[in-house]
This record gives sequence, structure tokens and C-alpha cells, in this order.
Amino acid sequence: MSTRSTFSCIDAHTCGNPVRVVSGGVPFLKGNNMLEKRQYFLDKLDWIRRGLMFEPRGHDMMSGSMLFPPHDPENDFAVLFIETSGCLPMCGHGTIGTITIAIEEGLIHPKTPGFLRMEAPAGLVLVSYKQEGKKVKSVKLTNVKSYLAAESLEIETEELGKLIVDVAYGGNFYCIVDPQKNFPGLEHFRAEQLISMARNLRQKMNETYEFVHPEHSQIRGLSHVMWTGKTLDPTSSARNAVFYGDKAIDRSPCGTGTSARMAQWFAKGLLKPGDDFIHESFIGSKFTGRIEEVTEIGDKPAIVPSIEGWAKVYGYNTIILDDDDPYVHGFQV
Ligand code: PYC
Repeated sequence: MSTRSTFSCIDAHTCGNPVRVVSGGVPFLKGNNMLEKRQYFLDKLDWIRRGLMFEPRGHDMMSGSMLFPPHDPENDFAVLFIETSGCLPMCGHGTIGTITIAIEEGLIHPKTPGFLRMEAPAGLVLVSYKQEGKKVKSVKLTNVKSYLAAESLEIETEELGKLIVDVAYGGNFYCIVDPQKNFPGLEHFRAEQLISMARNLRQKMNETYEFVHPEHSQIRGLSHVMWTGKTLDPTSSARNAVFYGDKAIDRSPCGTGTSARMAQWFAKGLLKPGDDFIHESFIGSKFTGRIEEVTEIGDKPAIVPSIEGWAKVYGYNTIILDDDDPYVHGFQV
């Protein structure tokens, strides 16, 4: 006899990047906070993520979330982010899509209309949203503290030779590659080239350097690479192509990536609190970022960034994971 698990999902995209919120079939997770629950999920229940994110039910860019009751009664809810690369400590496009789905579909009832306090594994995230009728028009999240972790690191790459890169944290650690002698800018490369170069660069960086969050030692290692280059729209502040997982380029401007980049620009004197930072994605969709507060993390200057963007709900999806299916836990080619 086979074992069958059924998950109700609501699908949306945030500025082009997918978000699949699991609204039914969410498992019980042990733990006193979302970092502990994330670890429990990864240790015991990761088959659910693989089944819902990888082909044939998902694809290389798929990401999503599950909602839980908050651990602190002052907060509205807690979130676990799931995607092809694992369970991120924080996800910006995932937050914008999750809030849009949760409000439009009545999955969350905010204590204060228009505002939510969300417990993410990386920390507390404050959210506000604008509605017109039943539709959520935009979501703004005030992210966890973000900072420039390392500047001007040298790394030798197979494809491009020597690169000088910065590493910044915005809820995940990002290797930021700005245009330089051996890298003329992302607009000179095809998506497949950026993906394979980023995969090798991330591996080399993680073999050469160590990155550990000063306040949460469970958050460690570079997970994302951000290539930068010329904007498509001359009124934007900057453009990026963010690589994550094994084969993904974020279709949205990437919320944690935008936070990391604002922290990098702040540390270099290129962005001030209150300035708009219009960040373009690889496909040209935009988030608006702002520095809300200047603070510290460990012994380093840090910022509290906000990110604003939109998402569109596009479908209901009841997904079955039946263990008589040889691909029940998904596959990658
Ligand atoms: O928006 O933070 C983000 C994100 C991370 C990976 C893909 N999107």
C-alpha cells in the first residue's frame, strides 16, 4: 500500500519570481523559535520541500513558504521559507508573495489592519501593506539588520580570472561582484553563463573564506552570488542578477539581496538613510529599498533596510506526494 500526502498550495509571483504558500498539510515542527523549527524541518521533513519545489511539481526557480503560529503573542505569525536550495533564513520576494497571498486569501488576520509582525528564522520582520478592495497592491518589509561583512576579497575564478568581490548580509550572505577589469557587467553575459560562473564562484568563496552571522551562528556560508551591471531603465539606482540554489537567477530584484547591496552602498558612502534605492532585477522588475535606521551588528556598522514590491496571485494547486511515484521527492537534471 502506498502513502499519500496532500498539500493545498496557493501560487503567486513576486515581480516575476514564484512563491508557493502551503495552506493545507503543513506539518507540526518541534522548536522554540523559527531557527529551531527550520532545523527540525531540514532534519526530519525535508522530503516535503523537495517534493513541492523540484521538478516535476516545481522547477529550478521554485520557492515558497509555510505559516505557523507566532512564538511571541505580540507577533502575528511565523514563517518557514522553502525553496530548491533549502530553507533560507530570510527571503524578501518570498515575504512579499506570502503576505499578498495570506491577506487576499484570508490565511492571516492582522492584529492591526495593514501591519504584520512576522517571525522569520533570521529574526523579526515588520511588514506593512496597501490594499485596494480585496487586492494587495504593495508590500513593504522592514528587514533584519544588514551589513557589509567583508570588502575587496580576492578570488581566482576559472572563467574570469582574478575577481575582487564584497560580501554582505541581508538575511542571507551575498557575494557581490561589481563591474571591474575581468567582469564588464552582467549585461555582457547570458543567463546560463551567469549561473554556471556563479556556482563555481560560490564554491570557491566558501572553500576560501568563512562567513558566520555574529549573532546567530546557525546562519553561515555564502548562499547567493549577485552580479551587477548597467540598469535597463536610466532612472533605476542599480541592477542585479542574483544566483541561488543550483540553477536559479532570481526574476525579482531579490529582497535579501537588495538589503545586502544597500548595506554595501551605505558602508561605501554611496547611499544615505531616506534615499530611494530602486533595484532592478535581471528581467527589469523593480523593488524600492530604503535605509530605515543605522545600527550595528557585532563590531560592524549596519543598517535596517526596507524593501517594497508587489506580487500577483495566479492559482490554486492541490499537490499529492504519493510514495508509489518514483519521483515523489522530485529531481534535478
Ligand atoms: O528575495 O530575498 C529574496 C530571495 C532570495 C532568494 C530568492 N529571492
